[in-house]
Amino acid sequence: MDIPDKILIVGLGKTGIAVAKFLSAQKKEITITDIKTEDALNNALSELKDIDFKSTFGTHNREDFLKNEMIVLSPGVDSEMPLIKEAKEKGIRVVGEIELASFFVTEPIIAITGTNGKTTVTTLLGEIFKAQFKDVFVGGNIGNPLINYVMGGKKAKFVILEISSFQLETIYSFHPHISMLLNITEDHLDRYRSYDEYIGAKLRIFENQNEKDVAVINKNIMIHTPIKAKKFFFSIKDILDEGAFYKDGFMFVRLDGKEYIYRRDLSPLTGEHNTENLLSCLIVSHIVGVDRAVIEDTLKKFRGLPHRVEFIKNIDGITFINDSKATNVDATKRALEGMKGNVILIAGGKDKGGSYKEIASEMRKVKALFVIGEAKERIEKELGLYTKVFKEKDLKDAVIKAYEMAEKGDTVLFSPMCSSFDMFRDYKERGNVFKQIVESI
Ligand code: UMA
Repeated sequence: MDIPDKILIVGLGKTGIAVAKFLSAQKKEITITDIKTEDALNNALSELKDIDFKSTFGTHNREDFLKNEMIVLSPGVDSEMPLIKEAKEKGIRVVGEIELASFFVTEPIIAITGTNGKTTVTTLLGEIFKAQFKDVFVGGNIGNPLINYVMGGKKAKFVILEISSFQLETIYSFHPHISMLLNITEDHLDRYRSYDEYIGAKLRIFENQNEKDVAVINKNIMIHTPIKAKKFFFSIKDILDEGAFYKDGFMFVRLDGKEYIYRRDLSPLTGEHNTENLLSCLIVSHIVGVDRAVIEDTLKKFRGLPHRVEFIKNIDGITFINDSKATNVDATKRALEGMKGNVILIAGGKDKGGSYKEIASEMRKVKALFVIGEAKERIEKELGLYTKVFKEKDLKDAVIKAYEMAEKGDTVLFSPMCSSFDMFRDYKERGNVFKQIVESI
């Protein structure tokens, strides 16, 4: 695919940096814009010291958007922003990094989306595929932009990508060989005008697939959009003639008249949501022909990821769990579902507009709720009926007070239900700060 010479890059985070390096190597004339000031972008700019580009920092300039021949958006940039609409009306091509990179990828792509579980599935599937096929690229929303793979120049046997709804907003020809949709619940309502619009973005993962491709879908999701790819389902509720399902402690895969059975407790990952994650990995692995022994071995070894219901420490019989990756209400609900005994919940952060009442059914376990960040008022308003809510200045105060209140046998669960950007760089920094506070008790 030909790309024009004059290109605007919007956003100078991980994506913008990688795109700028790639386009510079392609000898393109680059302009970079970011609403952050040059000072705030110091670290990012130090990575680009060897390349030439024009820039507008601290604001977005209309001329940049209208004078270039193509615009590459970072996922965090709203593709509905007026300047982008105006550029599109003028006929300027607007793409995301995933779309741009995919022009250059001919290897089979496995793309994973869903509200929760994406990173776990992408990582676990990556481990299984690496054990079988060796050369596998794992990237996308997980933190390694696809364009880095293209730039690396090495051909992998498979490209496994975590794909967010933001990234799907700006695809046109992106064509996964296998698309996976793990689940959909309310999220990012600060970006989308409605839940339907968010669902619409997620479903675009199937948009360019044809009859030769595969779509792997959670059976519990109702999808009304036509999908051309061959569909395989996974389910923790239904028994399936073909696909992957769970029954009485075992996971079954039925495919092409064959049946493969795995013990659920092979994997140290607990909880129903993880059973779904595992089933999705099993069906894809068998479709591609991974050996059963390789799957079994990887399942046994994979202990999950940091910041996802991660055990930190037990102090005086009180268990501290870091679930900083719970950036939406459903993720916290899933964490609470897996908890036994009394929980003291610490939540809050940047409000994304979803209803906190979604966790009401689990609130009987929550003996107190400590809230922080921008969302604290709204969480108190929606959940104050169910438990005592304490508004705290910051995470440190919340952890110390939760510890003071906790009794032997209780769990202090940090599961924010919100994104981190009001107080932290990202969920990882937030989770690490939580760990440090717990360690200092
Ligand atoms: N910016 C503008 N104008 C705007 C909006 C943002 O200039 O209108 C600038 C910001 O000032 C900032 C830059 O854009 O400097 C940030 O861009 P970005 O938010 O796209 O961040 P990246 O560092 O490029 O990271 C993105 C993904 N971030 C988001 O989708 C918010 C990362 O996913 C991803 O790992 C990375 O690309 C590589 O693909 C993170 C995430 O939070 C983990 N994803 C969301 C999620 O999982 O829920 C979708």
